[in-house]
Amino acid sequence: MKFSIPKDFLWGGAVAAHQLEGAWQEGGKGPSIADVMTAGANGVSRQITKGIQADKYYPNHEAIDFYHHYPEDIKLFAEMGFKCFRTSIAWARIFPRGDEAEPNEAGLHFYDKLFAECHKYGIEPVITLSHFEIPYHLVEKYGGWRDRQLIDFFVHFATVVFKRYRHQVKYWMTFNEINNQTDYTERFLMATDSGLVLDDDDPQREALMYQAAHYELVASALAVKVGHQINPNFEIGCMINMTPLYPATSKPVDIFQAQKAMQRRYWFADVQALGTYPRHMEAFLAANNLRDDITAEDRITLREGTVDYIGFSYYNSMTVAAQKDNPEFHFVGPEAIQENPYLKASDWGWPIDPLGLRFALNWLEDHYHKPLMIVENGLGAKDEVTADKQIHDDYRIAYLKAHIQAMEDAIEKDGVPVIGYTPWGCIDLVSAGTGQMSKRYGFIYVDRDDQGNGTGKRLKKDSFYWYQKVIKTNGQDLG
Ligand code: P53
Repeated sequence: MKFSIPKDFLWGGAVAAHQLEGAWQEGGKGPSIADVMTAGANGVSRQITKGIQADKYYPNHEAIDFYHHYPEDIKLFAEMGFKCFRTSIAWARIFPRGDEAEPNEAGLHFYDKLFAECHKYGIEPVITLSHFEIPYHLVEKYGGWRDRQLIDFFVHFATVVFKRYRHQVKYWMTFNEINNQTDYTERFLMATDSGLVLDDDDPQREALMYQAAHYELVASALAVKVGHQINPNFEIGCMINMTPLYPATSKPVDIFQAQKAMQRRYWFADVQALGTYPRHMEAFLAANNLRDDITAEDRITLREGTVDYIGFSYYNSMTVAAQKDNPEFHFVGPEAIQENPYLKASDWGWPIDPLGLRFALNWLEDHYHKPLMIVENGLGAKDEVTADKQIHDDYRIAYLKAHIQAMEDAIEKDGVPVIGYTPWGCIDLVSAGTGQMSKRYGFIYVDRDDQGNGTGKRLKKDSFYWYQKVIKTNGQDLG
């Protein structure tokens, strides 16, 4: 056996429709949950408004106007040597309200053109079905994923796009970062994952999260089954946010706390990859009366719809400590999180931990024995454009280089099977968490600011040329 980066390794970049397409009402598109989110700032949350309000600014409405710029942008990805491009299909372009019987042809046509443009350069599309962009009508009328009917709407959407693009798209993922909602105290995470728009003090938050998550898992499994019927060559993955949770000290109660926190955060992947709820979750849900509507038929579906690979995002690790030496654990909320004194953080306070990526890869291999794809990784940072229109983003290069090195160590020294690497926000786009443009991740700079001003012009950063060389040498020259 050879433990090295495979020749056909999927180097590329990742984005999501709502964060770059803009054109929020064009081609018959309906509003999504992202279209009712205002711009926040560093440390200031985005508001989720009731419908669209005239006096508010919604950064996703125009985003970077990829809807009109995609030929130029994909050409730049091709110039970097991308083998793949991860984006999502905006559900509300295909089903503007989410519950229609017939899809919107103009929306489907946009993705025909987009995927054709990718294939022109030999770029393989990697497609997320639901990336924080549930049609807003489904939020208003059904209360999001708390309603079992959402399973049918989603599977119908999945079936339509699987059929339409069965020869254009091979790699799929069902729900982006399905496990973010584990922290159900965060309004934003509940809304983006599940279309659950709730007051902070709603006593139902926890119960609704577990119910919504269950329906999503059933919908994900059904989509996997249907997808394989439509094209047996499809590779359909799950997508989890992988944030390893370290114990703050070597105190046994802290170690145990970290283990429980990992269980409570990653059981979604157990269901999607192994086909059953892990026993610790069965015990937890039963003890807390959270097992509302899980039928015997659902359990069969979960078993039959396991994923082909595990897609995951990795940005950072987190550190947890037991409270008052109490080993009992309820959820991964902010009060358990400690600062890690051994790590520096980004300007947005995200710890920087390249070895954590190697830890994550080993952990996922230990648990699931499936191919892994790193579908997000990157550094959100402010960039400066010099007078001669250069962007010297050496901090971004340093971050990516260290993480790619950690990935290569996992492949070569630990034998972990990794099939692809798509750094997040390969072109600057609207931040999901803050709605800012100034939290930039790209190899390509986009001239647009946090208020929506700017020419929209694209510029190549230093990291553009660096990543081009990384891909060209299949990860051998990290510069
Ligand atoms: P931004 C929270 C925690 C980890 C990843 O995030 C997250 C979030 C939501 O903000 O999101 C993922 O833009 C997500 C992308 C997002 C990216 O990470 O807040 O899949 O949509 O843009 C980076 O800096």
